[in-house]
Amino acid sequence: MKRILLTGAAGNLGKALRKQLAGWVDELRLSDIVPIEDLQEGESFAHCDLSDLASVIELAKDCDGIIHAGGQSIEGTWDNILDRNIKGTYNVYEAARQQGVKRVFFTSSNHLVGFHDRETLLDEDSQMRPDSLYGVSKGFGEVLARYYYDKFGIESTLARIGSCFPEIANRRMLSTWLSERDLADLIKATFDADRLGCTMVYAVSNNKAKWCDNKHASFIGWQPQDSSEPFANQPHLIEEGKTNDPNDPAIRYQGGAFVTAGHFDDK
Ligand code: NAI
Ligand code: 15L
Repeated sequence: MKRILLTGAAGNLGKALRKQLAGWVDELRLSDIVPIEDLQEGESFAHCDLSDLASVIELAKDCDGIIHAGGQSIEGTWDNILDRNIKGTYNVYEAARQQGVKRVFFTSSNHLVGFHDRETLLDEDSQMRPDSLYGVSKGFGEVLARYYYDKFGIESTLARIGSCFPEIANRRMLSTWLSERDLADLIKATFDADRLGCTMVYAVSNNKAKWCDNKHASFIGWQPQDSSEPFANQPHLIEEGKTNDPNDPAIRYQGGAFVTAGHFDDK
């Protein structure tokens, strides 16, 4: 019996993953604070607020792995970030430890490194340069995952996801785009690998204009099959290219609009 827990199952990625991962494991245990009623074969649902440790420990019972995609997915107030991402991610790792779950797929984000210029090719040694409190919370999650690996042997993929959406909404996404299929393949590779360690992966498709290099993680065997290139000639992207100011921080930095959005706790 293979049972994988998916947090954030009612969200964008959760919905996409339910389709992409259908039939992949015996049971996909879906969880969110938002109810899910259209359960498919092989799925179960458990309501859980990730900020409540006791509930998350119960949620992780008898699971073989966790895909942690629940929480605050954009910049927000400190209180939101604290409850959903800092406490939420701690609770997931602590539940994994207490329930003997050995592997976690952590949805980190490009916004952990969003203040790197677009001319920079990121690799495993690139500094964390978060562009938001949201990005900072992903740094907390990655460091926490490393602690749980070194001390308790819980293995993780730290997936610095670019932009995982069905459509390419802007020119930045030509570099940051991740197809739903490539995301699902990375998750499968995570749980199939004989050894995983605690490995950061830049989770973007095989796009032409690259801002990151995953050589260090090639042992996982993940080879993204999709590319944003076939979408590059869409009129709205060509139009955007004519008006973009290269000195605009949202164009200069990899994090795009996140580098200027917020800080929402200002009074
Ligand atoms: P989303 O906002 O659509 O989904 C997040 C889900 O988490 C929602 O269904 C929400 O109800 C749930 N949630 C929020 N607070 C909760 C709590 N306290 N307890 C339980 N559930 C809670 O976000 P999306 O796009 O699906 O992203 C999923 C994960 O992937 C997030 O961690 C996000 O930071 C990360 N990510 C997503 C990217 C993307 O392109 N979609 C890019 C980079 C990272
Ligand atoms: C993220 O981390 C967000 O969760 C997602 O909503 C997008 O904003 C994405 O990054 C992006 O950078 O496009």
